[in-house]
Amino acid sequence: MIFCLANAPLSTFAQLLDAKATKETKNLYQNLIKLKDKGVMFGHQDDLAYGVEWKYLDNYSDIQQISGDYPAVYGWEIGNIEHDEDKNIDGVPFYKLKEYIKQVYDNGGVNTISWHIDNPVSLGSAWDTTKAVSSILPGGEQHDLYVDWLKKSTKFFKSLRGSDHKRIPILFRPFHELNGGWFWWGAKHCTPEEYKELWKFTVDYMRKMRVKNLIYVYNTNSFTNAAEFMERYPGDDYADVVSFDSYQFSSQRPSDEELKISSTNFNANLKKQLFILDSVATVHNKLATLAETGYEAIPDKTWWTATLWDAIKDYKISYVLLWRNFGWRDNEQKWHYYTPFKGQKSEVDFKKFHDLDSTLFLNDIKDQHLYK
Ligand code: BMA
Repeated sequence: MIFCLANAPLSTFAQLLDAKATKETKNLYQNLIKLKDKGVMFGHQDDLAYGVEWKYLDNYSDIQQISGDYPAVYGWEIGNIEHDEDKNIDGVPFYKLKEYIKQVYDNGGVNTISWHIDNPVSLGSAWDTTKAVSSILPGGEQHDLYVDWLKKSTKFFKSLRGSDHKRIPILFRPFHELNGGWFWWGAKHCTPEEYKELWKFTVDYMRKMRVKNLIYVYNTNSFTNAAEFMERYPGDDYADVVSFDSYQFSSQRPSDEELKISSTNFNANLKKQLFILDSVATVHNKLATLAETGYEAIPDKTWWTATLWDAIKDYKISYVLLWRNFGWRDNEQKWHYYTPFKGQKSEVDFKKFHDLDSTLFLNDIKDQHLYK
């Protein structure tokens, strides 16, 4: 039998969860689904805000400097919004975040937001693993505080407007890396039921508050099988995108042997996970992404084409986002950056990665009018 798309039942096409979402948000979701047949968008955390050797320079970007083009996707962090602080947990002023998010939207790029929200019980950081999830669920002691924090984030999301005065659609990735043990919402610190309840409460609250510009991204860290990936999945009615984060690790000055083993293993593991993600996304009719990845300080000069691209090229993921180019970390005595900049040893290979037909940067997507 010939399968005809035009006659397929409507449910064949993924629909954005939030029926009341703005037209631009619904359009973005549908356009992202179409775009994944063209290629994988390249994303970078904090791209326009700073790099290894600079901060807050207009229209500056490490990616633009080395490739002549800007990323298609931009990651931003809103940790500290819960305290009405002026700056996020990485020191970027919120007024600047808003400007960057607007610039990205105006230029036809895509914005995604993570939230390293403080621990609502200990008031320590996101990495303070004092038990907290059960306490912020409805009926819990810190529930009201959590609602207050959520309310502050809704104000922020609603305030994001483009030059066309429309609300800017955001891929929102709360309570990320959920199967890890390092955040207070991680698998070691709450049950699957508690996690799901927290997720559902949060999404329902956003809808109740009429935040209409969010696309919800479910996110794990590296995982070994589909059961682990899905253990805390809140259900098809509560996530638009399925994703995971996965990083390559080695010493920052690996021997040739260490580097080879590290890159070979990472590549193989990534393929295994992408295969599972792809199957899950197909079965559940969701968009799939590699929401965070990277190899700190990129000691492998052909990492972009031989390791990363080789792993993702066969999978229809929407985007791959590299983490931030912070610079030198005094406290840990090491470099913290994930994309090359002028002179970095993987710069030439990155350019090759950029030039591939199936990697999409801003110039490749801006004429796609993702919000129309
Ligand atoms: C981590 C590191 C931290 C940062 C956090 C949130 O991976 O980059 O320095 O505070 O992300 O952006």
